[in-house]
Amino acid sequence: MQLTRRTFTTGLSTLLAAPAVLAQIEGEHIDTANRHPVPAVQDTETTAQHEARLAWWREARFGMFIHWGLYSIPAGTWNGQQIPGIGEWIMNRASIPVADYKALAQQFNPTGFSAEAIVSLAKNAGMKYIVITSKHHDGFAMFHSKADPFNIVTATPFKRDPLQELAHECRRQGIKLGFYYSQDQDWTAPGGAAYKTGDHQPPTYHWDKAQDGDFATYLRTKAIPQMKELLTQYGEFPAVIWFDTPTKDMTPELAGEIVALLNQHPRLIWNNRLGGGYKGDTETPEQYIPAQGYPGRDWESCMTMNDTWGYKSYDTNFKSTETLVRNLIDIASKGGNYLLNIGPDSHGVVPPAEVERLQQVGQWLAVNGAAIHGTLPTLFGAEAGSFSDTEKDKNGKPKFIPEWKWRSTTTPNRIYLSLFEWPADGVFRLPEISRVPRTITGAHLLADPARKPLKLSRTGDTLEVHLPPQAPDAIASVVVLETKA
Ligand code: FHN
Repeated sequence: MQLTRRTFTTGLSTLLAAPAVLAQIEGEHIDTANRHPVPAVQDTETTAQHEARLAWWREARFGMFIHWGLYSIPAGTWNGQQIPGIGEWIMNRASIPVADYKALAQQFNPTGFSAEAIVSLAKNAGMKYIVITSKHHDGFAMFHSKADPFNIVTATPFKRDPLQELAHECRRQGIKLGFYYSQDQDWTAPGGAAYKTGDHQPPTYHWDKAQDGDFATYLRTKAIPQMKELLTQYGEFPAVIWFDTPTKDMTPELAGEIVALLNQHPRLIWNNRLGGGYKGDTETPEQYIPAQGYPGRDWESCMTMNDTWGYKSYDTNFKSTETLVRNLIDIASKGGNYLLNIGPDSHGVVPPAEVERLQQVGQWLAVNGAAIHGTLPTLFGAEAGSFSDTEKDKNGKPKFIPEWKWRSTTTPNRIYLSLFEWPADGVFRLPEISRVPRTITGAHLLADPARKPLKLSRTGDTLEVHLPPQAPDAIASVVVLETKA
């Protein structure tokens, strides 16, 4: 089944939804206006203010995305049929009537949910922030909302507010909390937008009369009041608001009404998916790592561990720990953040395959975190790969062919080299060393607490790092080059 967009704010490329090809928004294609009806913080702050606002986020490099909601009950199956596509889209993909979907709330009692366990999982994985779906496209609020009764406290036997519990734990354990909010699509509120799937018809692509209504009314009576709640009920949080899937309904004027609200929270960071021509703070490549990052822009690759964001009982196509660690290193080397998703089940329990991988990533970071957190991008660049002379990507541009031998990150007095391959002759060769505007004063392995010096030599413009026979880590071993300006 093909998934196409409803109407768009921008010239975004076609959205694909083969089971393993997930809905994707390519941040770099989002058009932004220079003049907005309501100026946003990005339009008015000084560069110094901007740097200060983004500082913690840039240092973080690694965060946890959580997609959790009522869709974890059907978990990919409706009326005995496995529904293709990402789990949190089941209502749309299976054309579930509003009343039937809303009825799921009566059986949502995720007593296995533990904010303490999830925040500990994130912390031990080396993640510095969490972004959770406070309301996804299904319109169900995972928090206590007085603005709309279709929420986890009012409409379920659970009666607890997981966002409140997460806020408490994040505060206690010292990590940041952000809220994803589907401001535009809402499939259970009259007037909420819906992207097209299957045979849903224009202009609304609704599949149930209960969805029909006026978008501005939806926005003013549900979305904006709920965002006000999110921005005021959780103390210093949210640190991030993560918008999603803007449509043409979100005019600059309507988006401006949201921006007026965001402006009351000057430390907030928000992404580029509000719509209405607002560029936000961060680019949001989804399910891919951009070839060269986004020079001059902050960015965050969001990715699933398997092929779904929301829990699907039969999706076991998990990426290996090796892939997850290498993705993190690749992203950091290009100056971005990695927002890696978990999808708790209907009991609130994180699937064991996800826990296991996060624990393993955490073990790597416990030794090698200095090469990731608080680092700057590579001083080199060619190591990431190159653009093909012959092959084209889906936009007809030269295709980027990544190389997976090594990556680099930096701090003012160090260069980190993360080696994916351990050289057979025991010598790692770093080319074009004269292009690095620093003096290299020494080298050691990050995994070596004794910091035993590694021998360095030079042949022509190549620096040679002489390594011990055994790689300290099977996934990626980090060489530290100590430098001075
Ligand atoms: O439609 C959503 C999808 O369900 C998921 O939330 C992702 C995460 O970035 N965003 C949208 C697709 O771009």
